[in-house]
Amino acid sequence: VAELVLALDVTNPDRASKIASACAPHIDALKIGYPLVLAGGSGIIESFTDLDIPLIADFKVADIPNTNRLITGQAFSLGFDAIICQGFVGRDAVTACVVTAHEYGGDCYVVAEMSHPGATEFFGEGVGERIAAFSVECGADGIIAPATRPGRVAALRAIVGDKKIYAPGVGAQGGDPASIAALVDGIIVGRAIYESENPDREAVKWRDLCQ
Ligand code: 3DU
Repeated sequence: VAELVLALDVTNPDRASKIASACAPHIDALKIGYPLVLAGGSGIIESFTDLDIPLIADFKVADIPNTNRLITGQAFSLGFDAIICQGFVGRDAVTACVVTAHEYGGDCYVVAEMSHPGATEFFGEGVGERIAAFSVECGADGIIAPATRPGRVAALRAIVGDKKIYAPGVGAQGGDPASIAALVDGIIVGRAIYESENPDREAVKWRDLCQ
């Protein structure tokens, strides 16, 4: 059974709050990134902490080690439980996020490969495999891999073993949950849920697709 993670890329804070509350009973974690934090201010994170589900900071942190450490520390101070960083910045920069996340008792997930069409411009020729391998070595809790390319997720699974894999790219980006659910620990769903008329009913539907 894969977890269901809701990507709350909603730029109206009131709407975001209503959707999160309605969906909370049906999801395993809430992923919040730049769209909502820039719209509502960083203080908005505190308002989601009483939902009692893990809050994942999708800041795709991609800087030098010291800046990565500072960003990660600030994210956990805001109330996040996990953070997503980019892997292409290299082992030292990823390690800074992992170590800082663990200091706060949180998790760090590393983007090994992305789901959009343009991702193939750079994420080829073993790059994803190399990122996945050093993510395991530096103690990351898991990776982010593209639900739009199940074959790539399977290849990365062979490298990360029982570390977690979360996969975005189903629904709006065209990925099929049936071909990915068994390969991953969780699927990440944004627009297919939050743009629907009934986000909570849609969340139930997606949760069932994760079974
Ligand atoms: O396409 P959706 O609306 O279901 O949203 C997918 C979310 O996952 C969104 O927040 C996006 O920023 C994130 N994501 C990817 O879609 C692809 C990646 O490779 C990494 C993160």
